[in-house]
Amino acid sequence: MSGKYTEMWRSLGLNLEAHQGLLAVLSDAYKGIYLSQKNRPEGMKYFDLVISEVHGQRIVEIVEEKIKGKPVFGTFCIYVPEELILAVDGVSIGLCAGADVGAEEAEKYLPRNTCALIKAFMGFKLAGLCPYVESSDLIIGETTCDGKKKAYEILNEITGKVHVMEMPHMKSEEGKSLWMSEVKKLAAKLTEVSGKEITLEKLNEAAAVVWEKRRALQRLSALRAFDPVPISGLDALLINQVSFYDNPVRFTQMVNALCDELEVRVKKGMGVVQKNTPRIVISGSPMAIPNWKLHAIIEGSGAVVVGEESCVGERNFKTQADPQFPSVEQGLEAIAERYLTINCACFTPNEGRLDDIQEMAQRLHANGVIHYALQFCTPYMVEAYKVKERLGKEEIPYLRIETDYSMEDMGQLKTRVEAFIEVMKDGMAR
Ligand code: BJ8
Repeated sequence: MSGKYTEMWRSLGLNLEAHQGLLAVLSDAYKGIYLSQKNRPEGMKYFDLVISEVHGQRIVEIVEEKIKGKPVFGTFCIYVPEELILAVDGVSIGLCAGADVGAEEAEKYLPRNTCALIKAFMGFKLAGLCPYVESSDLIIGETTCDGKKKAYEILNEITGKVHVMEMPHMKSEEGKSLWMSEVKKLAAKLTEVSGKEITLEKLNEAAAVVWEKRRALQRLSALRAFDPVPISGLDALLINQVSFYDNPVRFTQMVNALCDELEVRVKKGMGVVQKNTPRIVISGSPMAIPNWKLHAIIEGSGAVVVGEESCVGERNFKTQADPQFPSVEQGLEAIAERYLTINCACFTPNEGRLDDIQEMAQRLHANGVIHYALQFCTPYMVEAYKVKERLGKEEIPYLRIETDYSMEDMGQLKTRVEAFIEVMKDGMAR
């Protein structure tokens, strides 16, 4: 990224030297993993551009929005309703980080055995590397897992701008009413920060934008069911990652344009890989940008990823709320209800997630499922047992992986993934 943004980064308080180093590493990784792929759809050029400008032009746009009086809201979880942020003319940005950055700084506050995602969001902030955190007027946390919940206390001490939503951990009547009141509290907080009331017109408008965005992502997911698959798992993952940063209306247009192209590919029988390439669904902890590690290993080993049962994937767009509400009150209720349809391992019991994984494996014609948990992510590590049990009953091949953001275990993971692909191939030959 060129020096034309240096002044902007300086004014946001970034550590310029370390930031430059980070961008260089990212750009090399992107070239090696993404730009080296063969037979990519033309429509991916837009997403390549977004990534090349993720700390540049997109931040310029956000700064311009702020000048026009639009506040920026940073989030860490897909339970935070984007509709409400858009209804107060806010900019919604996902702040989760997927790189092993600032760990030394983060470990001054957090135990070493903290999940990489938490360490990374603290590390990015402490090392002065994230223009999104610095641009945020309010950071919205949530009491999902214990690690995040406690880290937000520290993040609030450092930034003084964290609002935490209390999450129920059961989808009981009491859980639902707690959640409803938390959604209303968030709406009030957003109004306080933005100075804008949530009107019915604004809420319906915002809900329609989010609805269209989810519909475009659903369309992309449906296209991955074809054999040969018209888009790589790496590219689909990237699009899902970009969905947390980009302008939602432009993003939707670009995903729909890409889907038009993929539909033509499907009609012509064109794929990114040959027909009958082993197909894998990944399920588990979210893969925040630039965590492309597991997809790169799988697709570099002769298989293709056809779906992600993940927050950076299907969990984020699987369900919808009808976007035309009769009143603000009913709108808030419908939105709260829709968000509680998300099946995160922080909930108990969480049978819905097992159904989701099974349904995805069947719909996307997967030959196997890889369960992916970040090390020390207790909810997903423990729930892996249930996933194994369910997939075993359905005779769907399953592999369990626990890893972090480092590259040290790449060789070992590759060996395990290759062996798993051989098992899937045996099953396909039968
Ligand atoms: S809805 S998965 S985004 S909570 S990886 S920090 S769970 S220890 S991110 Fe999540 Fe919302 Fe659930 Fe999705 Fe904790 Fe696990 Fe770390 Fe995690």
